[in-house]
Amino acid sequence: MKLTEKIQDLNDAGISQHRRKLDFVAAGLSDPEGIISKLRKFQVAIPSWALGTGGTRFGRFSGGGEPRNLEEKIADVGVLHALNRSGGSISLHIPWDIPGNAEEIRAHAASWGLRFDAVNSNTFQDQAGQALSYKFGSLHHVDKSVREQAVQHNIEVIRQGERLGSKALSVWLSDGSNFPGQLNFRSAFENTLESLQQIYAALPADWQVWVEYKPFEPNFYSTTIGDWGQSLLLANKLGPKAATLVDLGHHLPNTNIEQIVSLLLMEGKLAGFHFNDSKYGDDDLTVGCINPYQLFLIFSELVEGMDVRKMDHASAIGWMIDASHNVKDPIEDLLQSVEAIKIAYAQALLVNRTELQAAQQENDAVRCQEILQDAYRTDVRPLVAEARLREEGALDPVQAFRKLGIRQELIRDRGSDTVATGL
Ligand code: PSV
Ligand code: MN
Repeated sequence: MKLTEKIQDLNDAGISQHRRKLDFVAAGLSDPEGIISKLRKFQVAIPSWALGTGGTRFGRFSGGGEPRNLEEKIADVGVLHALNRSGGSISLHIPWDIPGNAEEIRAHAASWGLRFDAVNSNTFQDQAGQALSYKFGSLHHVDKSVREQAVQHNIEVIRQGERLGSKALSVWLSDGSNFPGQLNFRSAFENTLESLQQIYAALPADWQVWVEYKPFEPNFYSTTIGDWGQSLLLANKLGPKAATLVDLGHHLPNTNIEQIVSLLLMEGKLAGFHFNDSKYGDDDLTVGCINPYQLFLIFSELVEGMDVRKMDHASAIGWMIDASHNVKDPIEDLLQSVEAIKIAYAQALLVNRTELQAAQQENDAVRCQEILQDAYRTDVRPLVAEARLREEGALDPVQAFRKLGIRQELIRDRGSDTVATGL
């Protein structure tokens, strides 16, 4: 029996209870069908590096059955997408992923209903046989030949992405310094800009470059693209095909990320997201596991800002997960993350914008909070499930993954001590 048929069989058992929950929620909403149809379209890209169990610098504990190559990573995303119908693309990290025969890889992905999202370059590690080291950075390096090597790598990643049908290059640099005085900040920034300009010049007409920022780690004194201001400065200087990528974990504690999102949208410079959650730093935990209210507030700004600019929610910016850690089954974890994103999105769609605007005009802070929390406290899970069912996904993707014994099957096929590549 095919996976989709097995999923439908499982769904039959829970359908009547689901209908009761859906009817109850829908009765209290003005346009439940409008929300369901937006949820059906909404897709989140899955990073290839999240399919193996993550580790820390203290160790890594494989759960078994992990993908051993790109084909198997694609198959895992295919399984996830069959279950939740919302993970229809994969984002590659090169050279962790080496696409090989692009046509075959593309066809393999298409057989699972998948396409390729942004491609990510990697100049934060040295690769075997590499001529020059990135120990002291890449695009910002004091030595022009190191910068040139890093630029060439990025251009090669664009070429590989073109063959796969990607439309964006995502650049994250670990470039920075560990000690005061180690770096001339201005030269580092100018070198980065010059390098990015060369990469920008190599972009195909319909491509974008997404500039990701992060305040610390692996450098602990300064990072050359350390915050959204530095990223936006670069994106503005580069031109219309450059924009800022927001990774939720790349902020100092308590940063008001929703405000950043609102202003980047205002400037037409929000490239997209790397979703994850965190308590302390770049913890890369499951989306929504620590602070689901913040996620909702971010989505509330996204929906408001995108509607004002008449942007299509599903396609105008890049939605991607960037999480990976060490105790959960990676596929279950990703299913939870996608679910959390869709829940926050649905809640944000429920915010009564007209009333909120009126309350804001009257400086009625109490009413503003009531309006936001009324949406946040609505149980939208039946709407998310209904959207998934109408796309022939599973009523409960994590339960289906377990009941169908998918991990056990993967362990049988791939072995119990597999080490995913690129981690
Ligand atoms: C860096 O912490 C980062 O968020 C970048 O997006 C990298 O591409 C990714 O994580 C690699 O793990
Ligand atoms: Mn990231």
